[in-house]
Amino acid sequence: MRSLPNILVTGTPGVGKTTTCTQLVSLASQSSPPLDLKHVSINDIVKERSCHTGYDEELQTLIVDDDKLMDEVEKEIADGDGAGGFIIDWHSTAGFAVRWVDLVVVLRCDETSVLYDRLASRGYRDEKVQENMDAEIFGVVSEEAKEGWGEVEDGRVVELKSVQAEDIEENAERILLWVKNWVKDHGS
Ligand code: DAT
Repeated sequence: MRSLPNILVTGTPGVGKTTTCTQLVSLASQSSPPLDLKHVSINDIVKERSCHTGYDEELQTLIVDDDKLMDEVEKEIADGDGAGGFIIDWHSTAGFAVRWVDLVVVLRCDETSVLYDRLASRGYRDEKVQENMDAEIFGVVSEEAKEGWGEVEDGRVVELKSVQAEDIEENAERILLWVKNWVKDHGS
């Protein structure tokens, strides 16, 4: 039984997942009582534990070995006797078991010029920038999340706007409030 919820923070590359997760973990550590949330960067797991089968030059990305990755994710979140508190940072919900995650937060950036600048400044090729922009416009990650979690229980998938700098702080505060309510409801 988890004493803290696991949260999957997802969205198109560049929407602000890593920045939001970092802010959330920091806010949680300063709250009273402090909450020990742990940021799990799936990007780091892919690289450090070789959960890939090579590099796609065209898409400028590692080709992820989904089975191996999900085995590693399962091991990671079972850590600490499954006490929870993992804030999982990944651009997809595919492969995640619904039972691993208590809340899915989909960050959205509907101002295309803002997202364009963030992606271009990473040195992505035009095709890669365009592919990610299209994914964001069509809400691909959001649809995928709702297919997985939306039917399970109301409120398991939330979309938060991540366009301006203030949104980062506001979103981190909202997620932290949700964590605190979860802890209250789950009686620990
Ligand atoms: P992701 O982890 O989703 O790929 P990130 O957290 O690395 O995204 O953010 C990419 C860049 O965009 C980074 O320089 C921070 C900036 N950024 C992200 N969300 C933002 C927001 N809401 N306001 C201002 N800048 C933001």
